[in-house]
Amino acid sequence: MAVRPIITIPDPVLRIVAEPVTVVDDEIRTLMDDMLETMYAAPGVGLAAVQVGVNRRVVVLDVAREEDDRQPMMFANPEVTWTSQETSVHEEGCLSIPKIYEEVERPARCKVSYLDRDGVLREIHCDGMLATCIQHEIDHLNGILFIDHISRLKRERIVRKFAKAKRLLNAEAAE
Ligand code: K2U
Ligand code: ZN
Repeated sequence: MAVRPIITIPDPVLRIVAEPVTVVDDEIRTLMDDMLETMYAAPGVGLAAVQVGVNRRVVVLDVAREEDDRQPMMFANPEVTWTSQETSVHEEGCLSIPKIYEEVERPARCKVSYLDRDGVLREIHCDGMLATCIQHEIDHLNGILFIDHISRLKRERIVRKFAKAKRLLNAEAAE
């Protein structure tokens, strides 16, 4: 297993629509294992393949509380098949947008179909943090970031901040 670098904004890779997994083979299982190791090391509660630069519809997450045993979950080609009318608001962060936290409103419950680590088609019912996290991760597979769900003013301020930081970093590297 390996910890892989996590891509941060404004990298355009975070805006691609990821390619479906054709078969859950050993390469995909190694990717899932590396993504879990990367997520735990961050630390985070979820990670999408595009965040480590892999253009595949793969997501891992673990929403177990810190004091409880780990409960890793791995998804290939996850799709939301149903969402509740009821919504909930959670404070979200993102490993690709470090140190930014904003409240985001999403459907409170959802159903997700996916291929598991053995390529078996499954469907789960999600609520609470699992519903928030899986929707956040599936957004990543569609090039959508959690800041796309907040006000334009706040989003543009965040994007400008990261773009400026990248310009300064590039200028220092050029010296
Ligand atoms: O996609 C990511 O960058 C992983 C996020 C997942 C997340 C989804 C929904 C709500 C919060 C986070 C990271 O785990 S960010 C770290 C984090 C963990 C718990 C709560 C807030 C932020
Ligand atoms: Zn994220």
